[in-house]
Amino acid sequence: MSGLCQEVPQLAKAMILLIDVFDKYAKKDGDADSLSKGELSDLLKAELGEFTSASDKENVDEFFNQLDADKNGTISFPEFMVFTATLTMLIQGLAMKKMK
Ligand SMILES: [Ca+2]
Ligand SMILES: [Ca+2]
Repeated sequence: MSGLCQEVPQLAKAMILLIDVFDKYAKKDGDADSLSKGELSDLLKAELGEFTSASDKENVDEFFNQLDADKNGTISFPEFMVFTATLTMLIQGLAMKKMK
């Protein structure tokens, strides 16, 4: 999938990237359809880093509980997308505040 990235428009590229990131971490334990808490923790640390306070252990627990909307103990792709969209809106809101 990543090989396609050169000719696709920017937003489509971002979407493919989201799918790629989810897939990269979700498949670590053999179940590629969902993120376990450990996988989510790795993803947050590696892909968001200092951008959020998500890498702290307590925050990972809190993130996980909030993200796991259906409370089945794993994060599905739709649940991950809700998180990503929410976080993106939050960041956009902060950016707008700074510009004022
Ligand atoms: Ca998994
Ligand atoms: Ca879930």
